[in-house]
Amino acid sequence: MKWLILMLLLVILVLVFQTSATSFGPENVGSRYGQRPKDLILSAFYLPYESTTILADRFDIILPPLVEDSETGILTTEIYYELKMKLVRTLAIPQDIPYFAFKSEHALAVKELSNVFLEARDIRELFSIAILIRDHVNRPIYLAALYHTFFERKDLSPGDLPPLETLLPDRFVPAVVINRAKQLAKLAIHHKEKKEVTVYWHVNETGIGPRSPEHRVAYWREDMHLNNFHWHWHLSNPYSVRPGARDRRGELFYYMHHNLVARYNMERLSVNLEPVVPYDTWHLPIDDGYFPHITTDRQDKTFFRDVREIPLNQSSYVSQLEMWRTHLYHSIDVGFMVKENGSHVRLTDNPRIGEDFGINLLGESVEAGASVNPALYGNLHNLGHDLISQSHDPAKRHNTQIGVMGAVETAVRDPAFFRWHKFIDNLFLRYKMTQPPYTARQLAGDLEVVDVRVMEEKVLDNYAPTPDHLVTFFAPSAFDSSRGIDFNRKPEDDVTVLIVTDVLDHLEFSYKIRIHNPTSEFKRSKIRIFLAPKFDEDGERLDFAALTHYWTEMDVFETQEIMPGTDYIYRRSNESSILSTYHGDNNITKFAFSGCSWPRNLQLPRGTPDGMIFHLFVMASNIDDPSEIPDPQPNGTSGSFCGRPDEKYPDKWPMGYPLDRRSSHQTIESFVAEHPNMMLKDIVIKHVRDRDSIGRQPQKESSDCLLFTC
Ligand code: CUO
Repeated sequence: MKWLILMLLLVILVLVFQTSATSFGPENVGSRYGQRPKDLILSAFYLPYESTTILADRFDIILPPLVEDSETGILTTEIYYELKMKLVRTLAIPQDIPYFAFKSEHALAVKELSNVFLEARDIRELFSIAILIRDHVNRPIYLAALYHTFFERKDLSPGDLPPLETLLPDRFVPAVVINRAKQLAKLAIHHKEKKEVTVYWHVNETGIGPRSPEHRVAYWREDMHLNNFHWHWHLSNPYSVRPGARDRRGELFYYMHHNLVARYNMERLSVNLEPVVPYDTWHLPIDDGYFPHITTDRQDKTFFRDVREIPLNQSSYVSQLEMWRTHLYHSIDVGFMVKENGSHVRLTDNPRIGEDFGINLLGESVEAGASVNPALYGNLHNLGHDLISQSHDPAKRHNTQIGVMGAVETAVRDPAFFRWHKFIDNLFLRYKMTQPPYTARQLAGDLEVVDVRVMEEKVLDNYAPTPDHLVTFFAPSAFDSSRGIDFNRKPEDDVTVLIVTDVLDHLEFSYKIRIHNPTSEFKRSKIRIFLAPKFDEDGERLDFAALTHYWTEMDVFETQEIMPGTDYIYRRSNESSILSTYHGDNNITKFAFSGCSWPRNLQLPRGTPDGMIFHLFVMASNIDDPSEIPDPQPNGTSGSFCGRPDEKYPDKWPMGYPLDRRSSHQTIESFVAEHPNMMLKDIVIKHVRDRDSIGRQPQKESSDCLLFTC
């Protein structure tokens, strides 16, 4: 009998052990309610309604015991010692400050935290670690680390990343809009009558005063998707990334930001503004202070002054910046950089096997990431962001927060961003101009471009598109802020809060390219399409050299086999190499832009009501490797602007080829005329007020209010 009781006890013990093991093992986190790992990890991004303990209970996460916070008296979970030791830098950063991406302590904290996320054995374990630590670390740093993890882990995909404005709405819309949203949500929750609340806002409500001419391009600088893209880019290509993880990362830094500035200048031309003036005389104030009305502070007197930190050895000095610039200019002019051991490394964009692209070495040293010599070339780009963002309180007397230039998700809003980046871009162009023009052989291609036609898709009944004429307009764009702002909802309160604003947009279009294949074989080709304005701010034709500042990539792609004789290539605008291939199957955000992608709505420059004329450049070049099957964006991100994690950049030429160097030609027309594999076409971009105005006569803009929305 005794034995029987003992056996029975043993069986019960084994059963209890098995039950607890299946319920609480990390492999079962979240499985009680059937959450798939992919859905589970998305909940780690959002502001919860519930406390960490309730969430942990729901998802079967074992938390360490609660301890009382010595200052606040609030009961909170203690992070276990081993994890704490791995997060020393991260935990040292205060929780209530913005993430300052250009400051090395913050970049290293993101790296440290993402390393912990990357070590997790699977997504369920990653989720339980994220829930455990999210109340203890700076929220933007926590989000930045999670974003970076999606780019790095093979079991996650950047296409599933939620757009940042849904997570941190206060970084994208003014505080007054957030307050309005809170009031409306409160009413809806109280009266239980509405399921959806909508709050409209306008670019006039943020940024720079409407009397400043810079206000005319606020719609572009403050576009949510553009700022989101800039955040994604820096998170997918951080300067602290492990060595070798991003092919030609320094060159990508040059190329993406070059396109950003070039496109900004096209927008400026379309509203009668001159191209942006580089900020390179550092003792002069920048004219336009920027008051964002979002939750970073104002910076009204903006010019470079030393930033004094305590301790002083972490201060930033303008003289450092001047010295690094001199060293970089000198290296560009003599054609080599000096490594830490004193040896020289050649600066060339015609590298031999084993050599790096000169523009890549420069990009890494300017930003600065994997610099060939950090002591000599310093940290020019990052420190510039730092000095501008702290210029309103450089001696830290008023304990104010940094300006928007200090954070990657907000920097593009500030006109000073483009002044700084035009200076950086000019430094790169100084290098590009040292490179010999491409030879006839380097520019040749087997196939000939006979004709190009650009056509809008016929999506409107009452509108017949005209060949080579495209139209832009403003259209509402909404995002769900319900999970990024604490609306004081309980889980049973089913209210969604949408924030809506107008963004520049266009109709989808396609290219039809007529090709002549003079050979007797089927051939594949690489098509390169670039866009630039035809005239400058004074209405003068831009010559070959001036256009170098403007060319922007529209698409680069490999074709299928082209038959001998005449053949046609069709390509839709939404297949472009600068866009992500993801179209948003994300249930939570219902968003059609994810990963790292140029914003779809800004694929075309605005143009003017009467029609602005642009050059469309098309080249059929030979493909890099005929044995490779074309696979433009295997991981879904923009191959051209964002590269491919752990893979080769999808092109062997310098980025911007063949329009990134000087030429013996004075004009683009004579350059193209010499090469049958190239073609130049005028296209006209017309801007109308909204989608309903397409096909109607444009309204006249008054001279001092060139933007319809002002
Ligand atoms: Cu993206 Cu300066 O690099 O902002």
